[in-house]
Amino acid sequence: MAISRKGCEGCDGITIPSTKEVLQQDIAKNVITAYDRVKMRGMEACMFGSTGTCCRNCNMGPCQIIDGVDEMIGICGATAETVAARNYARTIAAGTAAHTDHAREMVKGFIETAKGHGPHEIKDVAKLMTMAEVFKIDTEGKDKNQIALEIGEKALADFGSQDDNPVTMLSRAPKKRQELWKRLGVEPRGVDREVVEMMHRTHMGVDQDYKNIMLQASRCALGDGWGSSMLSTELTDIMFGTPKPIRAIVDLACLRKDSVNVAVHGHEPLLAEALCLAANDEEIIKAANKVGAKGVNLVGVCCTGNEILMRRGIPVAAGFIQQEMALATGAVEAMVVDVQCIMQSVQEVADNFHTDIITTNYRAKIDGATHIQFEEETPIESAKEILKKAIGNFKKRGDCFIPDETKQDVVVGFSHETINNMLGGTFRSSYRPLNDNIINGRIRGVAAIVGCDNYKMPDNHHEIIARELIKNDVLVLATGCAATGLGRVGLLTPEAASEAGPGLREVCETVGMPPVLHCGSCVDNSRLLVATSAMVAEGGLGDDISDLPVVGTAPAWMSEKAVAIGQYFVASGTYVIFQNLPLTGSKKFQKFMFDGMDEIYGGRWDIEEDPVKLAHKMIARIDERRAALGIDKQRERVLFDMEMRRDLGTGSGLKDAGCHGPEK
Ligand code: NFS
Ligand code: SF4
Repeated sequence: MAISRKGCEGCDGITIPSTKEVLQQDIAKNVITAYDRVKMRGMEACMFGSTGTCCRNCNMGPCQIIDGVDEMIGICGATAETVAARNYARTIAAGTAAHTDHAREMVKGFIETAKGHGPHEIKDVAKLMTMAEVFKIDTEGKDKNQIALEIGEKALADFGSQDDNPVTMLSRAPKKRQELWKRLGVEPRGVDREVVEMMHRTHMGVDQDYKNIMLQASRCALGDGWGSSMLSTELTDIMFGTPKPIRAIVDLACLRKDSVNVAVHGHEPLLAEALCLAANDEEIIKAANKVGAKGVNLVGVCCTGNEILMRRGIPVAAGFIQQEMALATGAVEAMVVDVQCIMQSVQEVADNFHTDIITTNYRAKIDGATHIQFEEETPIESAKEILKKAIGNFKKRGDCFIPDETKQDVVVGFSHETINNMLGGTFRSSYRPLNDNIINGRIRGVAAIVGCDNYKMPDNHHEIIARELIKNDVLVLATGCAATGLGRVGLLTPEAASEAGPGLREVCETVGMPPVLHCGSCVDNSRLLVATSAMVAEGGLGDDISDLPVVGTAPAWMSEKAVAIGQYFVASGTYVIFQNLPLTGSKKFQKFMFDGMDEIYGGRWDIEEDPVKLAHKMIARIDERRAALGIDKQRERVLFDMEMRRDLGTGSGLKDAGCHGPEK
């Protein structure tokens, strides 16, 4: 492939200033990015694939199905709704598998830590005790490592459980929701089993009733949310610390001219944490000094970035769509990757520079990259080996360009516990103030903006949606690459509250919090499940998640994980809207995923391409829920009576709860 960029040829449609700036540089003129590949392909995506009606589950096909045309069903007789449901379900199974394999590694790391092996320790004892309760472990007379070991072993057994008991964490959901799942027969058992059963049932000639297929898909997705993802989040918090508000920076400007830049990209925090520890090791600092660098500057990419951003204030250089741009600066000595969301093209971009792509997980190798296996038994030694390789590259660095004007401050680290403390105060931490502010109407509702960014869509849609929501008094919770994107445009700062509607603004300013709260990586969407359950338990907003004025979107989704996440939110009772979904090729299936799901779960899927309209559909659902709860009138009153102020828990929130972190 030969492409030579002149200025910012090919940049139209890109709104991210740092991306544009990098691509305009001479050093990037031979770099081909996904933006270029979208153009070079010169063809639209296949209609059958995009709408869910291409089946290649057996070798009589592939069969492209046209809904309503008798001659265009599958050779086996499969209809559009069966094929669309099977494809959708397989996407969910793949997403669940990704989260589950990640979670398993975290649990294994947790067990090693409990045994006293390796550099990590049990940091969050309060959360350890909460988990002990969830896993019904008697803590009497046991030390923290013993308790952790018992939790870890039970958690590990959960994945492969062969009995019909539901995954342990499901007990954290509201009672009413648990009863509904039981009645429907969708309580997830061992998650490995749910993925296997999903693959089996979508094999040629097995489950051919789209509604029945989606029951198993819901069970599988619930196993992801309330099983794998939640396990990963909670045990990671216990080991590495539950995030607290912390100041940091995002965007490419966090790369440093004077240091060895190491980008850590992927998803599993075990590797990233080890790299953080090793980067501060004297031996490594000395080695960096020896080649003329100040030290090792670790920066994050994708969800690994979010994990260390939340817990350590390590900057995030790039979300998914900027991974190639981080390399195109020419300033990165090594990109260290583990699993998920790593584009194969990073190797090709790196070939233009002195940069090494270092794969670290046997599951995920890239042709042309250097593989250094990350040994979990000796994490620091592995991390040092990786960093030494990067340090060895520093002197080979040629021209580079770091767009230093684009640095963006953020405040991140809003775990479920932080939100609790922040609004309720550390001494009376509870969701009462959040519920009260929803009931009195200052906060109209809560919207999660999660998931990926995607070259197919303009890159400012997260921003448009978020601004529209906060303007209308909707508190936004963000995770994943969406959160990084919202950080890049300045919405993760307390100052952004000035853009919020009067009610939300008053709450944010009183507490000193941003109107968009960064809640972590994609597995951390499980924090939102815990938060919604806590809101239900707090009272005043109904008795199930489906009663809450809470909605979610992953507008620019790319990964299969996003669909699994969407489905566990829908099956947990939430309205979920994406900009597109592969289900429009079957009218019946689409109707079922929209209205049918709503009837069963009180949560549904929806689609809207236009970002402003999408935000308004979310607001409409919030208002519907408010009306059903009978709290719509309060909101009208609070908006007309701005003098009406009440104690919002002042003096207990973010301002003095420790908004700490490295000075910029
Ligand atoms: Ni989530 Fe995170 Fe980003 Fe999408 Fe990929 S990094 S796990 S899948 S692209 S948000
Ligand atoms: Fe075609 Fe049926 Fe085979 Fe799918 S399973 S490829 S629809 S014959």
